[in-house]
Amino acid sequence: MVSVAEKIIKTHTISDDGKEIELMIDQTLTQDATGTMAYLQFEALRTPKVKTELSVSYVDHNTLQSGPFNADDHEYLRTVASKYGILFSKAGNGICHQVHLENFAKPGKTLLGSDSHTPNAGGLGMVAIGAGGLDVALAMAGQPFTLKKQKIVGVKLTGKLKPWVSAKDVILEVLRRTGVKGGVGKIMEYFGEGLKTLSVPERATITNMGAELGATTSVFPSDDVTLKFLKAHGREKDWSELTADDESYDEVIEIDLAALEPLIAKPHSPGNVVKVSDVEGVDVNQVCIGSCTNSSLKDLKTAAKILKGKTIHPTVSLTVSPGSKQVLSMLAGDGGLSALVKAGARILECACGPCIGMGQSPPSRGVSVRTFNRNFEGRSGTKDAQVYLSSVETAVATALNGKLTDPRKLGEYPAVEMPLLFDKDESTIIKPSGGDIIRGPNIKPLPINTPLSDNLSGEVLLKVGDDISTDHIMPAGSKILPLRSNIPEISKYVFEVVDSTFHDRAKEKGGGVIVGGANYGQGSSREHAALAPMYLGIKAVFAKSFARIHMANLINFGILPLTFKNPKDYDHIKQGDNIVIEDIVSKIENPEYTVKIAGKDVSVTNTFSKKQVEILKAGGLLNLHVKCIK
Ligand code: MIC
Ligand code: SF4
Repeated sequence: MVSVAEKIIKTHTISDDGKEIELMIDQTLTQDATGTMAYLQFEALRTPKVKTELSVSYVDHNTLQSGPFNADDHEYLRTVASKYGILFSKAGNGICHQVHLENFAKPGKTLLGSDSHTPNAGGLGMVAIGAGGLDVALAMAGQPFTLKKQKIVGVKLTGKLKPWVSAKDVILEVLRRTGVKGGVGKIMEYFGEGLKTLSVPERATITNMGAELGATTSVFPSDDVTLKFLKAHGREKDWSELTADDESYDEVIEIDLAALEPLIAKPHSPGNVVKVSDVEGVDVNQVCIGSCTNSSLKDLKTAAKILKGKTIHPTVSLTVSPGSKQVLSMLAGDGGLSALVKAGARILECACGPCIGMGQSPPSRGVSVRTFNRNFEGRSGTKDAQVYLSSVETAVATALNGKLTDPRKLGEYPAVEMPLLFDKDESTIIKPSGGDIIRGPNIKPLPINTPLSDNLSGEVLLKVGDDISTDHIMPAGSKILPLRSNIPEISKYVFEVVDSTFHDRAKEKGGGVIVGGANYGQGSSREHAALAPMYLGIKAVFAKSFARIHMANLINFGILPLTFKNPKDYDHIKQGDNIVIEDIVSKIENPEYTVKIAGKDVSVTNTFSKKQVEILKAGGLLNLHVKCIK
């Protein structure tokens, strides 16, 4: 079997030991909330210019400039990009994944991005992977990205979506069937005759939210639909055909598009999926349309078409965040924008906005229906808000009725015509031209870990349950995000939504360890969820299992991720227990060993590669590389 993913991986593999491959990276992307750290790390590597074919730095998360912090970061990002040969996408251009799809994604290429929704570009036939900023910094310096051998899951699409059912419902269906851990260690590859009915932005909605399955990436072939999209964006020359040779995948999931109906993820997990018709009638305070999952021109034209000549429900607040400047200006050009405004929508900036809690928090105990991809507790900025995730169609029907509504009740589905040619305007994507780096007072130096010491001991500072997300570990939102370049300050908020005493206790005890359940660290790629705990002296995290990117980030910053051999041991551990790990430096080379927790022996397993062992011993990846370079 040679799948699309395998074809791309094969042409980019520089070493393969049967377990892990080293992959050359053609393109990188960063966004502002992870970018400042990534570029500070890149600077530490002392490479004069990026070595990739293309690297782009986007500003889309921290665009609320309340005080100088975010603006300071933007200046640093602009000038560091100019110095090192990186394109700089200014605030206002739009969400990194949408802008990248429109302008730079290329079939057959590899992309590494310091954002977990980087697989968005898989909708255009790329192997696009989310990673921590340090991995992206190393890729910019020309280093390969190490990837465990993946299973390739084929998702066979047959039939055609019915009116009012959309691409979002396809990925919600995959989530309904497999859950938020269903994609761990896997690449999801879409195939089958149903593909031709889905445009590139629709495909990108599906690959984008593959991140919520825990999948390493998701990919569509590059076919006539891809060519049509690239032509419409004046990029026909970037097209090449890329299809699977046959259909023998490691696993196959079959989805009949015609059998799908509108779906919705209930609070507080993207995997909590039910039919919209099962939850109809719930009163709703807020509806938000946008995010990298659903902010394409097609999405917003659909919303505008449905809302044209109508007014949203009096008790609902509707926000619309266009995915890019191109989307917003074209929507303005065809009258869609005025239909939205007249219907009562609040038009926000082309940015992540409410998706990352940058404003628009719902009221206390409020219900918010969002076309986004994550609804973890507290992410919206209101701890007790109930956030649902749906398609644009369901969101609009709900905004009109003030209650969760199955969009099929709206009658005839409006036909949405897509332009054959999109407006092209790259004037606000700034080309590098050298110059000095500007570092505002918010840019604090990178904290560096110490090498692994042979005897580790400490207290269990916190015990948490399953599916703890990086939004729990290192919350975002308008108050905390501006501190992304200042680890001492941001570390004050570690685990704030779980236990507000965590920071002070960690400081008082001089660090310790954390105990987690299954899928620890799911969600975003933010390395601050490892860096800030490292700064607070966290030496190890014990868990039943870890999410891929977070585990890599823990290792990159020298925190030991230890997996219980017997998940039942988790039950016996209490907060405050004492942990002793003797001779750890030699032990981490073993696949299994025991540690003492509250005086009892507990077995843990390691799946660390040789390289990861080296990184952990050095106290982190940067220590290793900076040492090599010196
Ligand atoms: C997210 O959706 O959680 C984010 C914000 O885009 C993160 C990155 C970050 O925390 O900066 C992600 O998905 O990786
Ligand atoms: Fe931005 Fe939300 Fe997409 Fe993350 S998921 S990149 S915060 S729009």
